[in-house]
Amino acid sequence: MSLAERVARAVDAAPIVDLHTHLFAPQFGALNLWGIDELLTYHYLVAETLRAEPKVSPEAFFARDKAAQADLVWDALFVRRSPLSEATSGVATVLHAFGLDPAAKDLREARAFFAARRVEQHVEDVLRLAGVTALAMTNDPTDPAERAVWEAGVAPDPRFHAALRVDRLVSSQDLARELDRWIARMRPRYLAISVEEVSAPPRAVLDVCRAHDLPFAMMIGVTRAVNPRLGVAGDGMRAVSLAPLERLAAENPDVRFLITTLARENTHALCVVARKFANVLPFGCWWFMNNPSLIEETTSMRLEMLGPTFVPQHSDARVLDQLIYKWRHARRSIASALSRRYAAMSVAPTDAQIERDARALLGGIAGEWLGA
Ligand code: RAT
Ligand code: ZN
Repeated sequence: MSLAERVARAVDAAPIVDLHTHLFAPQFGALNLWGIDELLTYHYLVAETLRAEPKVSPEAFFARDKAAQADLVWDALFVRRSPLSEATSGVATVLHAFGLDPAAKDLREARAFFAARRVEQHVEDVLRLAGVTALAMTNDPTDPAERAVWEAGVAPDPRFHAALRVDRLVSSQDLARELDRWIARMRPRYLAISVEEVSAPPRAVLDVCRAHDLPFAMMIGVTRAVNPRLGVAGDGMRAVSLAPLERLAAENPDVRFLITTLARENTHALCVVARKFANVLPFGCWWFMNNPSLIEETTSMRLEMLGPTFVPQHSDARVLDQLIYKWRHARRSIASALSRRYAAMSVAPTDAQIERDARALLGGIAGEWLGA
């Protein structure tokens, strides 16, 4: 077997711990999204459809019901064009995994397939096909639908870990009390925020992270609503200074920071910060970085600068079935970066070393930070 094959085999076999998703455990009912209409109305594909079909206004698109939106996306991106983008090729990967035809003229067969699925079995099948053993949700108590589920006393599937998202919560009057209350209810594995530029979070956030020994995740570089007509598909990105992150990590050595950046230009700077501060863990190739070429490039850089002490990818899945493609595709890019790295070394790795590295990168390190 060639080195590349040995590495691909180890990476394929390594269990995944997915550090950031927008998925919900099946106990959250309708918040757990799955099936063809949800896959096709993913906001990445909405942006691509409105670009491919400039005659369809965003307002006209959003006025349609979900099935009619999905029909339009299918026609624009899969029937009249080839699904070459990462987000479209991902849908094709999912359909193929379920034995469905990614070149079908319409969605009849796919809809019939998903309609016949039982949700519990579907969750099991997707996690197995993706090789995911644990994942983090994104839990925002300011969202009324989600809040109602927590207040009803939900006990989520133990593979779905809570992550307390504080983007909106940070503006509450009595932040410290709100944080304590939601930590007690959700038992989150970390707190998280997405920001345009890095700035120190409110003191109460760092205090609870310290008190409960919870990491604080910062997702850096998103500019919300650069095109507000596109709704959630309308956000953009900026490359930003990571100097404030250095200060934050230096001033809070007892807080662990999970960091991902949206701009390709910030990837290298983040590696340098992580070399200086062991309490900073670079994770994932986020959103506009979640493309095979950028994952391979980013993973290569991180391997060279950090060795196996980072988390190469998270899925950011919003629809359960996306786990299949996000992880199948990411595994290929990670395996390719890893085998190029081994090939560049003067001593060939043993199978045991390859397996140890693959397990650490795909799930081991994320599992330690998540306590999963
Ligand atoms: O990647 C996405 O789906 C974005 O819409 C965001 O949700 C982003 O991942 C975030 O968590 O802010
Ligand atoms: Zn996200």
